[in-house]
Amino acid sequence: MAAACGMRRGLRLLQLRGLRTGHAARQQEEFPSPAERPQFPGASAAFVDTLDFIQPNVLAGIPVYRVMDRQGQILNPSQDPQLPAETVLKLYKTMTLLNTMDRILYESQRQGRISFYMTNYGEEGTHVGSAAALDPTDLVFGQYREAGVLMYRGYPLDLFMAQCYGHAGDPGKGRQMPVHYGSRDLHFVTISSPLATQIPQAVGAAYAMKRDNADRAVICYFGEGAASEGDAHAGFNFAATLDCPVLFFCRNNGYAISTPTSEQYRGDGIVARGPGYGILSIRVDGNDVFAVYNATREARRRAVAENQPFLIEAMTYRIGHHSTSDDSSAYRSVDEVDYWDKQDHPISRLRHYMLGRGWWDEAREKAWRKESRRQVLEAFEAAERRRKPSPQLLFSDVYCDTPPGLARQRDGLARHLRLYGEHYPLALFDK
Ligand SMILES: Cc1ncc(C[n+]2csc(CCOP(=O)(O)OP(=O)(O)O)c2C)c(N)n1
Ligand SMILES: [Mg+2]
Repeated sequence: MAAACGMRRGLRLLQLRGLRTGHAARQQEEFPSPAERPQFPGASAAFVDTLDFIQPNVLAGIPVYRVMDRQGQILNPSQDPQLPAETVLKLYKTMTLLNTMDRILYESQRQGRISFYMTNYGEEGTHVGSAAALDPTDLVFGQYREAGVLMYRGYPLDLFMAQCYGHAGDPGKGRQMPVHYGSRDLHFVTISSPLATQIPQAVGAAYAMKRDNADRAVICYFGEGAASEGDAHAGFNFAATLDCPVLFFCRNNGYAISTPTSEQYRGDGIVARGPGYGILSIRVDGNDVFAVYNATREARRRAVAENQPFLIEAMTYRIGHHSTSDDSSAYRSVDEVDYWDKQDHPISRLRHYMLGRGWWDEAREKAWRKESRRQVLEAFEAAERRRKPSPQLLFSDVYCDTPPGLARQRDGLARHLRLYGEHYPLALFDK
């Protein structure tokens, strides 16, 4: 709009110049006023005559929106989302069930039963707070540490286990590393390992939804480390310029494997980048499930109503190691981890809130701990008994017509197993 006005004005000046011949008249039109505003097509604020560089941290840091304090007390009643008891219980039960599943699958990896695992310890509030604020058909692009979003949508423990064990009941047929879940029914796009590739993909999906008038939004989760990838820039800029209904949800958990945020970026976190792209942005306390809920809900409402992207930076802490391939004691102190585990945990904060309302008590906590553990162990034991998918499935589903090279490999493997099958644990695999 500003650019169009500037262009019209420029055209008018040229026409006037052609009409008038006197030098004084021409000068008056070329330099209308010292208070003239810049007409550059790419930016239009005021001119200044002082040489000042913009300070990256003009404010004392972009503030962190929260609803509850660490004791689960609502700070400002106008911000209480007033969720009914059953919704709050679902938030709590999902967070704690995820925590229990994490413990059992982490141990299972340590015992050599599965190849790899990533826990979600400390970030449970970012998962369920955002999941609860979305419509169930909104499309989710995750990074890998968002299992709680899928769990909140009702993904059963048996399928979590099936994926991590890669057994014959895994919808992905055991071809992916553990924690690379996906569910078409629950609108959760399958996780892929290369960082940040989901960001431009999410924007493309949101653009398609806008063109379809689908009344849906896309949410794209990523870590503060992934935000350093070029794909993050491409995604943010496309989303802003194409007015896409996408929520960029950054889980800023302090680390990208061993790289702390102090080495990851120099600006004020990820949220500070939003205004640079022209994206409405907010920083929230990711350990406050209600703050995450409120911010996501409002961003989701506006993203769909107004077709525009939003950026939410949820501040939290990765309490676990990066993955089972990492030992974080090499780069951070036990005291640091202890602080977040004991003093500022999203689960205990919500529990305090529920206790304060009389919706929870010691007896119910004890009973739920027992019950949730029983559920996880039952799914775990059932998964242990399942066979692995048939080795022949290695070669299907990528090509519509199997190319000759791949067919040769498939037949070669079958021949090899016919001849030397006794040297392999084939009894553990489907035929
Ligand atoms: C393109 C690419 N580079 C490097 C990696 C290896 N890698 C896997 S996870 C990770 C750290 C990501 O950190 P962050 O985005 O903060 O997520 P977090 O693990 O903290 O949840 C790295 C470097 C990768 N998977 N893909
Ligand atoms: Mg991180």
